[in-house]
Amino acid sequence: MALSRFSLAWIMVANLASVAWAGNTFIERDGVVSIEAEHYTDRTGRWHPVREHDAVPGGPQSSVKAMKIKSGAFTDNLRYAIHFSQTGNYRVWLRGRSQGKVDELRVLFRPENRGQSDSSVFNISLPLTLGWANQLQSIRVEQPGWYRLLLVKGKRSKWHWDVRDSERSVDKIVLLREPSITPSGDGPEETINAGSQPVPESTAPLQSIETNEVWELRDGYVVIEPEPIVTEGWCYRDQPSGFTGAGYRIWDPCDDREDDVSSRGKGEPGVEPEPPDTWLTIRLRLKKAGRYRVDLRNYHSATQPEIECRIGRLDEDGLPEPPFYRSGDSLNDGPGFSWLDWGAPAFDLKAGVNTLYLVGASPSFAVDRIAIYRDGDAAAKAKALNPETRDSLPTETE
Ligand SMILES: [Ca+2]
Ligand SMILES: [Ca+2]
Repeated sequence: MALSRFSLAWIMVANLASVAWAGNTFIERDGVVSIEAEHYTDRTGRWHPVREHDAVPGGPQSSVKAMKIKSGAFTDNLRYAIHFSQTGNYRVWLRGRSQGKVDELRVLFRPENRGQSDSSVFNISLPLTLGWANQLQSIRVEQPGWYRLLLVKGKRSKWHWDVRDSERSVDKIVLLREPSITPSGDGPEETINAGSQPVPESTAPLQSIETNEVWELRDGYVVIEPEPIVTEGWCYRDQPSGFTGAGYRIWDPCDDREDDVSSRGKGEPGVEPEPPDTWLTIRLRLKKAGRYRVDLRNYHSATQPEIECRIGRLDEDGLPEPPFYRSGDSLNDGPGFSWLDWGAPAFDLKAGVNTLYLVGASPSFAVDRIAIYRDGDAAAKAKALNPETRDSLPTETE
């Protein structure tokens, strides 16, 4: 049966819920559980992956990967499923960073087969520079088996003058059977469950925002309509006319995420973007590695003061690679639909599947069409930028 492009778009949206994220689970080995925070079993809410500075914020970037939360609800959590073979008390060590001494992370721990009310709960304050929290907190494992550990944002002291949320990031979680030593450096090697312990269904990882649709580059280019791409951060519009495809997407950051990320230069190398569920994510399959340019067809009104977005690539862990590039428009071409005129950023893409993402930078930034073409290939560029060229439909990976 031939599907129309609109019904295909609808199917892409409807099928998303069946795409599961293969979350990690962990084991206790010789009295040690060691977890990279970014390898969570599941997350809800606004925890998102970042690259964390080793030293002070603003210092040189490191390769440390961590999970961060800033604004967000108390129910936003990171969940880790852990199998213990040995009973006993385990000292809880968190490696991370917070913005102020009063910022806490709350830890909830319970057997997998028991209810929430059986959780042990305590708070840990993170240091101001990336390092191990030095508070003494322990959890008790009464029976061997599966347990769950949740990390949620603790509350700030109500005595503090600044009532805004501040940020907390966690690089690593280590549980050491008592008596234990203080971890040093990066801590022990991670103890991921590589299949030695069967995972109960209740720990099952949940759904990802990532789709399994992938666009193939053919003859040096691909043309993508972003309308069917699933994202929470970009709304669908079909007014005014002049778009290609079925409409266009508009980024609108007017929610409670009003923090100072943008004023600190969001999108500069080393500064994290918005949470991943607000990104427009595009997966591209290439037969041969090469340098490709990414051009965006944008909609803008005459009164829009700024027209700007960021484009980046994700690494194999789903983390944004630095730097991620700016793309914008000078409004020289007047209002309406046009290709952004600050130039098209170039990416060295590998053979196989690459993931790019778009995040808005100026309010109401709109994208109608995405054209990707081989750098220096005039024929591919002309074809990709011609609004008459038909867009490509994605295929599915594995
Ligand atoms: Ca980490
Ligand atoms: Ca469009």
